[in-house]
Amino acid sequence: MYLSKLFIPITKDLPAEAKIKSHQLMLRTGMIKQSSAGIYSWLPLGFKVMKKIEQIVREEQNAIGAQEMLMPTIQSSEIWKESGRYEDYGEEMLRIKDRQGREMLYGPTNEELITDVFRSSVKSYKSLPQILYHIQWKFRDEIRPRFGVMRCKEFFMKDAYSFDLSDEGAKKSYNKMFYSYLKTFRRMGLKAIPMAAETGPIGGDLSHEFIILAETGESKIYADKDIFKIDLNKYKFIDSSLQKMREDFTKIYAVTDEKYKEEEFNKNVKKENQMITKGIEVGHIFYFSDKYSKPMNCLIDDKDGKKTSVKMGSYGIGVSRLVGAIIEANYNNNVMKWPKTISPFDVVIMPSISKNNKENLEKAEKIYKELIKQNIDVLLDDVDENMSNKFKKHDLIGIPYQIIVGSKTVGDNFEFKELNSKSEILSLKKIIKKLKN
Ligand code: P5A
Repeated sequence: MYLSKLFIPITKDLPAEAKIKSHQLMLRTGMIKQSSAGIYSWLPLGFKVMKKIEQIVREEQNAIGAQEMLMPTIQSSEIWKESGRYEDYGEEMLRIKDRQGREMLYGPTNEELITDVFRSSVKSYKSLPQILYHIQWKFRDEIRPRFGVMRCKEFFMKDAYSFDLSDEGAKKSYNKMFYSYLKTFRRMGLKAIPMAAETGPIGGDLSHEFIILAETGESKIYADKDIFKIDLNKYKFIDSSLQKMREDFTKIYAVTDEKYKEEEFNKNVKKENQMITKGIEVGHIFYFSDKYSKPMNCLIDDKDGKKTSVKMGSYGIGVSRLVGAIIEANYNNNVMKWPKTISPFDVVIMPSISKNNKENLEKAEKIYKELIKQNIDVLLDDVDENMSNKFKKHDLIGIPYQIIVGSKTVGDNFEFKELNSKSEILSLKKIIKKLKN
């Protein structure tokens, strides 16, 4: 893609309403545009990043055997009346009526809808266990939407739902998802800490939030630093190993302020290991057994032909929130650097251009063609402006690698720079090799 052709409305002014870095940066680099309070359009750059996050989430869900489907955003109030949550959910639910006066709502979550799908088709224990998920917009009429995409009204969520015959089986599904979440966030360059959490309006008695460290986070956290020492690679994808993994994580102290007790913290965590900081919740998993299946009559024949309520859990990842959260976790000294797996482009070529000298641009175009051939997602900054402005702009956009075509270019050797590090002069062959690694 040529930068001059890309719809990326960069603004110089610091948007007054944006209080945290990710919100400021996303507005300044034209990733999003506010449409009304807590509701955003995703412009090409922001959308590209979100799609990369979505794809990693999808691959890791598929890897544990979860199956993708798609449920609608608009739901009927009937099923919510059956579960008893229609009144309980309160003002956060956007309630609407269709032209026949039927009560509908814009889904804030999908426990009821998936239970309705499931009860109409699955009748026997032989079809269990199952995990279904979709990646779909949600609407919650947040009283104070803020921090850009981090707490908004309309947001993109991956929500998965597990169905098992017994509580024991359901805990195995929970462990699989726990493992999948740690892997998912690791692929995005994030260190997520699983923390025992309150279950709120979703319900149940077992729940973990996945929190990444960031000063601007909304959750205050108390944890033992040893939690970062656990090596996920040592666990296998078998039930016993996954159970051990969850025990290893959960025996290390890590809670948000909802569950924090000073005495417990001091008793369980050595002074030098105590970490009190803030974090952003990027995922949340719940086990609530038959909280929905029982009132909604989602029954299964067990081995003896006896009817029993299916045991369920639900598992959410804030896909759109992650875009902001990743910026918060990676922003440093006025420079933004995307993790390679998420970056909107793999590399940017920056030729030094002037009115009388188009030679560098021509060289840059040659490199561009070669990189495209090699399947590298490349941006060519063909805009006619001085190099110092170009560097400032790309420090903002945060593409992790730059190829600079200017005075240091000799023949087939170019200046290659990883953001935040010194540049080196490398042949195009070596540059391609580095980018492919
Ligand atoms: C789990 C999946 C649920 O809704 N039902 C289906 C369960 N959980 S949750 O914790 O309420 O939300 C899951 C994740 O969605 C993100 N999130 C938000 N992102 C942006 N703006 C919001 N207002 C918002 N609310 C929730 C979070 O990442 C959360 O972990």
